[in-house]
Amino acid sequence: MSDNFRSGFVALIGRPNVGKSTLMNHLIGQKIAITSEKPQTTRNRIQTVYTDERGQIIFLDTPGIHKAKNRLGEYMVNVAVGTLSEVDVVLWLVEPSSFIGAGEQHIAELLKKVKTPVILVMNKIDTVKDPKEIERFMDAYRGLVKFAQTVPVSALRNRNTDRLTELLFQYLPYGPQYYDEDTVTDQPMRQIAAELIREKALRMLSDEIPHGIAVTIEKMSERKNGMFDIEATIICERDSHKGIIIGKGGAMLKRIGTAARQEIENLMGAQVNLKLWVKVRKEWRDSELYMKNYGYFEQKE
Ligand SMILES: Nc1nc2c(ncn2[C@@H]2O[C@H](COP(=O)(O)OP(=O)(O)OP(=O)(O)O)[C@@H](O)[C@H]2O)c(=O)[nH]1
Ligand SMILES: [Mg+2]
Repeated sequence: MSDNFRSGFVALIGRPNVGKSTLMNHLIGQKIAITSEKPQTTRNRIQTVYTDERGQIIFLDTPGIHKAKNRLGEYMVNVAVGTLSEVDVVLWLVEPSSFIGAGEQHIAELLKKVKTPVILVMNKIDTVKDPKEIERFMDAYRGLVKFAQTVPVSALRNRNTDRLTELLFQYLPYGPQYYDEDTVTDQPMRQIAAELIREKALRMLSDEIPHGIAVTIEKMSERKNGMFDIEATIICERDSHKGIIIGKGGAMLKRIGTAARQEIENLMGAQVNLKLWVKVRKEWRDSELYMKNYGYFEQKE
């Protein structure tokens, strides 16, 4: 390790659906955080690690900051806001637009209160044809907060993301290597598996159903031949939702299970036998007890 090795924590924050998780996955080169076209996909802080000869970046992906409508929402926003003061650099992700709504204004106010350097990341620039437009959009934001840097990227198309990594190393302090260089995340496999099942449900189900879903892993064990048995429960809020999740003759549950199993197998590098159940817990998103059971509770150091 050289004397000029840099290391530290970088938070990705922003409104729901701006592409925080997609960007983090691309920056570390592996899919760890789940993503979907529906807002409020990420519910917990997801920590990942990127290491090269320049140093080590520990990324913290956070839930989108929004107006909470239930306890789960409040929890999610607390997780995101709480992360701001614990990091060396904040990446504020925004959509490419000069319209700055109440949600963005609110985040700008939060950022003014922290001393941490903030890099404005305008994501999804692949959706804008004229590069001059992007400059104009970024100018609109420059009037809001004093940014350390402003960077346009496309997480999806991996455009300008190397430049972002380069900038991050400039802003991180000299420091030790916290994790060994092979570490990509400290999320337990159980948790990643539960998230991947939730991702497939989010992507395959419509309307309000996916937002009321939680996934728990009841069992995860390895057979002698290296194969894994995983049993998981999808929790939803209504009997009618349960019917839709199971689908005609179990077709929907099978689709969710197959898609999730394939991704879990890729990640684990082992064969997986996945069994899924569906359970109803009315209004669990407003119950502290249920939220705790499903993995949504403040982790005090
Ligand atoms: N066109 C385009 N779409 C993108 C880009 N980055 C992300 N997306 C899409 O935007 C949607 C939301 O992406 P996520 O990464 O889940 O967004 P997020 O900010 O983590 O969302 P929450 O977890 O809900 O706060 C997905 O459909 C992504 O494919 C991009 O650079 N270009
Ligand atoms: Mg996310």
